[in-house]
Amino acid sequence: YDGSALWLRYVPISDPRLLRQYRDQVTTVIVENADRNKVYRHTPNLSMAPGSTERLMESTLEAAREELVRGLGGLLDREVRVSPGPGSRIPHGAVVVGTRESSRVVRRYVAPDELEPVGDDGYLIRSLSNGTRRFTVIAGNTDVGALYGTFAFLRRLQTHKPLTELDISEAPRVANRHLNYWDTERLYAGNNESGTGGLNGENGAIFNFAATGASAALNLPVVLDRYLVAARAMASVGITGITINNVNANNAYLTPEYIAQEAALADALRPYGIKLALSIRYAAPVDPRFAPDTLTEEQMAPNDPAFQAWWNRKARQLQEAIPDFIGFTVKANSEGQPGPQDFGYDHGDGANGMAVAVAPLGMKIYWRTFVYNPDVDSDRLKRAYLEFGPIDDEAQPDGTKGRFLDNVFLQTKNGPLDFQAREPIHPMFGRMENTNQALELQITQEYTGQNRMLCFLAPMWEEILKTDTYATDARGQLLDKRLVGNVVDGTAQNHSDTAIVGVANLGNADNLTGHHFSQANLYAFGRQAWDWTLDSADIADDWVRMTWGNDRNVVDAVVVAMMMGSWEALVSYQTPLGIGHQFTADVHYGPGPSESHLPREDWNPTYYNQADSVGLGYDRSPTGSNLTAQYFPTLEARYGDIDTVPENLMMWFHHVPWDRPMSSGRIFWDELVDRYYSGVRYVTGMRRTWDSLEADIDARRFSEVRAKLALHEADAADWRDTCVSYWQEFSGREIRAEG
Ligand code: BDP
Repeated sequence: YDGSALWLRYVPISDPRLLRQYRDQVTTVIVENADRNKVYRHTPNLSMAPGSTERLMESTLEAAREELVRGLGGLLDREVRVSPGPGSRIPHGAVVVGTRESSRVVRRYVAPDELEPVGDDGYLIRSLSNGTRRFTVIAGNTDVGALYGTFAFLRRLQTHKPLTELDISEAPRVANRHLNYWDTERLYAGNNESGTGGLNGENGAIFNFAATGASAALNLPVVLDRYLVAARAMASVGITGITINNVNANNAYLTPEYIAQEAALADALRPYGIKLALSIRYAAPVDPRFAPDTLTEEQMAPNDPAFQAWWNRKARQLQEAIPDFIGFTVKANSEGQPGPQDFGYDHGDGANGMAVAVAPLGMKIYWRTFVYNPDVDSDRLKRAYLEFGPIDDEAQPDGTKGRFLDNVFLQTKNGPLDFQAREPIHPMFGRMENTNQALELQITQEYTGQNRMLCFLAPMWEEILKTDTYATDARGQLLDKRLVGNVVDGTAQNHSDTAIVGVANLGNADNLTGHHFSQANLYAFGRQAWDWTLDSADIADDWVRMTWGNDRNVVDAVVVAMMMGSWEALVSYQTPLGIGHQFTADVHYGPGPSESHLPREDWNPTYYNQADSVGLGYDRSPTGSNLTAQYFPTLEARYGDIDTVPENLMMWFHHVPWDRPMSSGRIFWDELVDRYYSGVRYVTGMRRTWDSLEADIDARRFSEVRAKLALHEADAADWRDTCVSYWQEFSGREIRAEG
């Protein structure tokens, strides 16, 4: 088995007793009126890859039915009966899926006021009976809700959970659960490992629209079956949208040829409840490729009617091809991308100019806050809030506060730097009370081992989402709900529209993510986007059962001895105790603590480590850059004082003296060295644990993971040795740690 089905494997239930029970409890699939709400539009560009086992769906309920047929057929190891309706009596073992509109059974057994609270995307799963006949009803207010319930039901079988006495009611905490897809540029995720580009191959993107040679415009059908696998996987965890191209956007995505392909892709994904968005380049209107429909530089003022009309026309063109098109993701005035500041305007003007243009079409603007203009402050980490905060605070003519329009989301990375393995939370969370804010997380492991290192990211996201912002209200009183998760899900400050975005890791490797264990990060992101209060160990447990098997031995070993500690181990051997960004230039994989040759100061590892004979780390306390003042008072005080800052963030906020005593009783230097060594030891432990599972895992995946772990261990040791010996040049102290 090559991993290409992700966690939707549906292998036969191995426990004979459980199999017998399930076969009794599930006999018949009933999805009434499955073809009523057809959402597929028959675009000409679609065709299947030869030999594909996937099939295009025309409606969401059809997708739900086919998933049950496929899933139950596999899990129960026999064909399940499919019946278009309940007939005169609902058969024993029926699984009925639908809405009150589509299904007579749902109408009869689920009252409107029971369904109402689960909203558009939620679902109910109920065990019901009539006489001796027992059956299950999966109901949503929408077809998509019913589809999500279907996947949740299948997950119960996949993870060997009971199917009786179910009374489940689920609704997502966050409304827009999106992926951003960057691998059209970077290729550090699931790509075949040949050629150049990050660590990986050049043609590795799963959504590869580039018109190359004879296959120009034909790229889409060639890999379509894999799009459908990805779509099913995304739907199984409740992803609602995807921005398909890199944030350093290429205007080609706005040309008619590309739009035709985008429409085809949107059609294929739509039955699964997944909508499309595009990253755009702010200055696209001046690109001569759009001639004669281009603007002059003078017309590029975001409040110029010509500017707004241009974006409105472009958005209309997209909506004609893709009726449910979400809108645009914008990286502006960041890392060389054009933006409103090039034309004399600020981020608020720019975002609003585009938002006004697309609002009549019901579209949204996801405006990224990943900006770090060096003119703003010498500390890169302070720059975003200094630019965006005042716009959020600004008094408006109508007496309200905050200039950003309602259909703008500010999309903010979890931390103030750039997806490092551990960062404090971004100070903007809780600070932008008058603006819609989307949290951006990185699923693709750019800075966390790419597709070579096993690093399960759910514990990191859990740490972020459950961090207390200590946000206060206008009177300085602590808010009741103030974790980052509360800010994101709108409960902290009463935001009605909410979003969470994951930069995803799909590619053209057979297993779609390169490392078999990187699949877990995509899975976990979806689950946490749906419900950030979940425990990451439970998510790992589910994923392992679905992906590797339900054998207790495998589940315990993989979850506990491998996945759950893998992130903290990576932090330890790469960037322990709060040091950030020690990577070699550009590739963002290996160690480069001594590098200082990059054209921008704030791209260099030396800028971040500030190594000298006194100690290590960047002073962002009140004696230094005072980034700490951007946090709410409790965190400001905690982070600002070296005696109270958590040790795992110490060098983020302080220049730590080599001899400082640490909580372990060791001095800082010895503690630092110990972290590097213990991190690598954990990787060795993962390799050994995996070796012990050889008999329990299928041969191909076993050996592929084994090979990755060998590389992982060697590369982790390289991080340790490179960093420790470089730091030693400054500390002048002995390395006291076991190898
Ligand atoms: C950095 C990536 C770069 C992205 C940038 C961003 O290295 O490729 O374009 O983030 O978020 O981490 O815009």
